[in-house]
Amino acid sequence: MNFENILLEELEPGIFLLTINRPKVFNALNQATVAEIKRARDLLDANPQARVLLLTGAGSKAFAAGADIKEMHNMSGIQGRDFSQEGLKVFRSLETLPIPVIAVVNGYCLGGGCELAMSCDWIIASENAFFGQPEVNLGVTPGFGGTQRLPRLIGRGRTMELTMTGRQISAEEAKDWGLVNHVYQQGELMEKALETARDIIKKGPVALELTKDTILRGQDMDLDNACALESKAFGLTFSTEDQKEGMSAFLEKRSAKFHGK
Ligand code: DAK
Repeated sequence: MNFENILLEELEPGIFLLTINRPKVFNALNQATVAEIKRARDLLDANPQARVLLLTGAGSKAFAAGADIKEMHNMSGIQGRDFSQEGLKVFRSLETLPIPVIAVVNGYCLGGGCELAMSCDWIIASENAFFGQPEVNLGVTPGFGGTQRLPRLIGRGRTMELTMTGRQISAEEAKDWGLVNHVYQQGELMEKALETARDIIKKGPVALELTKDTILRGQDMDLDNACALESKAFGLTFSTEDQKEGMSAFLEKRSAKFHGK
């Protein structure tokens, strides 16, 4: 796996870690990094052994302090639009990766960095993390989904406040607002992420994939159609060996061994 701006490693069987690796610029997202995230995502999608992805930033300062301002500052309107479109496509493809993806936020998580974290299934953070959409300070709008994913997570008023003031909020405040699920001390963040990943890989892969897909597709549907989708997914799981194994294991008072089929 040959990357210049990210690292992709298998920490334990089935558990992968993608690290944005530009610590000198607080892991700012340039076009090359966004392209490598897409390449890594596609590699994992094609790897049936991949069960969970953790996404973090190198160093102790930042998850990602946004899109790369140095690279962006001379862009034309067309280049800006293309960069935004590419980022939106890549982040959406990450969001729809059919395995759980957890953002492990270890510092500044701003602008495009916050938008990247929001494209993951959920966010855990260290105490020193800060979240924000400070694009207005630079005279631009959020460009990688911030105006759309943020209100779905924290509501309209809080999104308006963050995007219009550019204010940064602490990890604790982000947790209070529903953006972050858990806050840990910095030294224990990755171990906590790993504990969660180890727990997830014991679950049925097909059930995980269908649960994620149903939540993502259903959240923008009306309730009747969304529930119909859920019922189809539920029915589909009864055609799998995993369902027989999961329910037999419960009845036989033993741990289930799932094979993802
Ligand atoms: N881009 C490039 N370099 C960055 C950076 C960024 N976003 N953030 C930090 N750096 C670099 C700094 O320039 C500095 O590099 P050197 O000067 O040492 O070479 C190094 O990282 C350390 O930063 P500081 O010296 O500033 O460190 P401090 O601890 O003092 O401050 C900070 C940390 C994170 C508070 C500060 O660096 C900061 O405010 N950074 C910018 C945060 C920000 O504004 N983020 C949002 C970026 S805009 C779109 C597509 C996408 C987007 C918008 C539109 N379209 C194409 C339409 C998304 C936009 C954004 O994400």
